[in-house]
Amino acid sequence: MRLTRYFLPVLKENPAEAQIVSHRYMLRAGMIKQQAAGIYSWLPLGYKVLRRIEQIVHEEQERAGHIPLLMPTLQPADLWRESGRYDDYGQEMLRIKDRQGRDLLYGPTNEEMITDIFRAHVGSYKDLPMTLYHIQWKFRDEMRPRFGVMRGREFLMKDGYNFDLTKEDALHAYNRHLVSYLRTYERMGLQAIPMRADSGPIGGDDTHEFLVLAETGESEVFYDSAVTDISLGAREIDYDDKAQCQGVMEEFTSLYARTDETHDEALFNAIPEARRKSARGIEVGQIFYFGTKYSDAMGANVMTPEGSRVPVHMGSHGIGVSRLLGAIIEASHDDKGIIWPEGVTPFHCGIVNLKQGDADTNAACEGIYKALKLMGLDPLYDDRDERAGAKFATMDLIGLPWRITVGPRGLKNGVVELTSRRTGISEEMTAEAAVARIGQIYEGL
Ligand code: P5A
Repeated sequence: MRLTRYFLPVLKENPAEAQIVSHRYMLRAGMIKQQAAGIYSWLPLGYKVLRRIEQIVHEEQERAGHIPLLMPTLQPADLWRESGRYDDYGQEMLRIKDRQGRDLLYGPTNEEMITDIFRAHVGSYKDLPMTLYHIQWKFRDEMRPRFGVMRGREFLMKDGYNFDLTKEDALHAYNRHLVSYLRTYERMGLQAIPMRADSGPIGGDDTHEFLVLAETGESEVFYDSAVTDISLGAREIDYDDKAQCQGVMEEFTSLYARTDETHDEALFNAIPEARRKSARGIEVGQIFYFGTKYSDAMGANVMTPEGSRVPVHMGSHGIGVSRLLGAIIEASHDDKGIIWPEGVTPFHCGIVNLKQGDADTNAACEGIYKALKLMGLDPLYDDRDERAGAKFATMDLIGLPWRITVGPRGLKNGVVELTSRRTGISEEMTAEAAVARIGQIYEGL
């Protein structure tokens, strides 16, 4: 993309309404525009990152054997009357009437609707296990929408639902989700720690939230610092291997890590003092096992091998897709702007032409731009007629992890400059070498 043809409405001033850094940078970098409290338009740069995050979520869900589908945002109230949650959900639920006077609602989550789909089409243990998921907009009429996309009213969630014959199988689905979520967050450059939590209006006893530690996080958390030393890394996971998934789950959840809702002072005090930590965290996901709560209420049964009919065991699993943009920025920025991890960056590399209009720098930039495109990469070429300082400021603000700077002086010596946004370190090399290096960095990502 050439910047002169793009729509990147960056703001020079800090927006007064933004209290935390991610909100401030998302507004300043022209990623989002507020349309009403907690409701945002996704401008091109923000939309690009949102899609990159969705793509990672899809890839990791499908790797775990989960099946994508798409349910609507509007739901009939009658489904929620069957589960009893229509009245329980309270004012967070946006209730709507259509022209026939029928009650609808803008879905805050989809347990009822997926159970309805399942009961209409599945009747035998032979079809199990099954996990269906979608990435869809949700609406929760939060009392205090704030911090931009962090606590929105309309927000994008990945929500998945497992259907299993037995509790044991459903607990495997729980573990499988836990492992696949760890991999998902790590691909986005995040450490998200599973913490024992409270199940709230979703229900059930088994639940973990995934928290990214950040001072601006809304949750208060207590943990053994040893938990921050473990990562999934590149290990091979066989998602059908129950023992392996359970092993990873135990590895990540046996050290003390809880949100304030389930915090236990006595257990916490048993941790060696130097490892006892309390901090703030951003909840980027949550997984639940709730047994037959919805299948009982809504008649989602399957035939067992022995010929009797039993309600299926279920769980649900959510990732805050739009919230993740905020969480990633909170975890990765400096005083100049965002620093995108390579896995989610909106453009792979920026190209800055220090002397726009000069035949040599123009030709060199065009060459680099085309070479990167040929490798299947997505560069952003700042081809504006602007001062170098302004171009650097924009690149730093929007946070592309790599920048190639092309100026007349360097070209005379046959070099351009490759700069890492994260370290600030620049290296001189030929244009070909810079392109090759960018290619290597993104290989396999
Ligand atoms: C699990 C999937 C559920 O709703 N039902 C389907 C279960 N869980 S949850 O924890 O309530 O939400 C899942 C994730 O969605 C994000 N989230 C939000 N993001 C932005 N703004 C909000 N107002 C908001 N509310 C929830 C969180 O990341 C949460 O973990």
